[in-house]
Amino acid sequence: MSANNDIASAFEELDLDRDGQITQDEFHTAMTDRGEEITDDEISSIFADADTDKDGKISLSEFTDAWTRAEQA
Ligand SMILES: [Ca+2]
Ligand SMILES: [Ca+2]
Repeated sequence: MSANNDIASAFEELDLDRDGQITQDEFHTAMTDRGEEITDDEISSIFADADTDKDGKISLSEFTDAWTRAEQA
């Protein structure tokens, strides 16, 4: 369960307005806030992989699935 808590807290850090969905804008802002350089292309490719229902936002369950896939890779 501790891994799930890690995922949930990582999700909360990215979900800046706490609406339960990470938008590309939030992702970009969160990354630049922590000093990471990320391009729109990189964000598009992350969202293309993680946003499985293609609504343009990443929900906690999509985030959890993407995280789990990344850990297994
Ligand atoms: Ca949000
Ligand atoms: Ca989605």
